[in-house]
Amino acid sequence: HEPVVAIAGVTGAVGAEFIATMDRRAFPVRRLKALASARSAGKTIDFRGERIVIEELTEKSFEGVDIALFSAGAGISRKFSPAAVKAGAVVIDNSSAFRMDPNVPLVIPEINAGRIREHKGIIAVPNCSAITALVPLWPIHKANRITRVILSTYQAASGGGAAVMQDLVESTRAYLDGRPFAPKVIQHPYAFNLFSHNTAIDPETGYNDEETKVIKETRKIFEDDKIAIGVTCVRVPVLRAHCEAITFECEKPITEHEVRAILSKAPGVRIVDDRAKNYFPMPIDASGQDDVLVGRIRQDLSDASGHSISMFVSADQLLKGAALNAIQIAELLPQRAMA
Ligand code: 11C
Repeated sequence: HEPVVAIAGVTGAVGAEFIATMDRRAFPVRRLKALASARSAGKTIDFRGERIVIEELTEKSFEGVDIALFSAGAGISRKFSPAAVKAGAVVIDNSSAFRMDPNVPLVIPEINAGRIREHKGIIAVPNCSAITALVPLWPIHKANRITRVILSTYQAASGGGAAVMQDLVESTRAYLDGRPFAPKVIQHPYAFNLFSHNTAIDPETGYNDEETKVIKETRKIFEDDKIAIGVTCVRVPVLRAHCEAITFECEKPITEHEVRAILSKAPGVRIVDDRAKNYFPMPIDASGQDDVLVGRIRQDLSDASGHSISMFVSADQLLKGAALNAIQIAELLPQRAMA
C-alpha cells in the first residue's frame, strides 16, 4: 500500500526539494497533497506528470494522509502537526519545533535510524548545520569517542529559505550594476559580504540560536550529554550548500590516516581531499548531490598529544540538510517497510 503524502510548505525551497528527492529515489506515492499558505492556494505544481492544485494548509488538510512532510517554519509545525497526528499521519518535521522534545526522535538515518520506531506521531529532522557535522563525526565517535568539538560554519543563503536566496541573487546583481539594493529579509548588505548567523543572540551567553541548536541537537543525537562543543555560525554569500571547519578531540590518540580509513567506509560521506591539486570540499560540488564532502583531514597541530584532528566539510543544505534526510526517514517508516 503506497502512502498518501502531504507536503506542508510546498512552495518553499525545501518543499521543491521534497518533490525532486521523492522522484529521484522513486519514493512510492499514492496521492500527493500540496499544502501552503492561503497566498499560494489555487496555484499548481507538477508532480509525476500530473498538475496538482495547491491547497491552503488547515487543520482539516490531513484526512487520509499517511505521511506529512513539514517545512514551513517552527510556528506552522507547532500549529498544524497535532491535527496531522490526530488524523493518523506520521509527521516528519524539518523545523526546530519538536527537536528537543523527549518524546520526539531526532533522526539522521546514518546515525540513529533505530529511533524512528519510537515515534509517537512526530519525527524531527535535525538542524542542517548539525546534520552536516554529525554525519562524518559519528563513525569517528563510534571508533574513538569524541570528547570535544570546535566548529565554525559557512552557511548558504538556502538555510534562510527561498526569499534569502533571492536576496543574495538580487543584491549581487544590483552591486555589479552599481545600483543600491536593500535585502528584503537579511538586515545586512549581502552581496560580497558575510555576517554572523541571523538568529537571535542570547544576551547572557552571546550564542545565537543556530549555535545553541547545534550544541543541544548533537548531544541528543549522539546520546552523549558530556560531549563539549563550541560553535560559531556565519552566513556567507553562497546559494545552497553549507561548509564547516571542524576540529575534534578524541579520548584516545588518533591519526589523520585512521580518520581517512574510517570515513572512506562511512555512509553518506565522500572524501574530497586532494592536497596536490589543492582540491577540497566546495559548495559548488556539494550542491545537488547527497553526500557530505569531507577534506582537509589533518592532525590539529595545536594539540601535541595527538588526540585532535581538523577537517573541512560541505553538504547541500536543502538535500542532506533537509529534504533528503526527511525522505530517508520516510523510507524507513514501519508502514513502508511492511508495504
Ligand atoms: C540556516 N540552519 O542555515 C538554518 C536553517 O533549525 O531548522 C534551518 C533552521 C532550523 O539558517
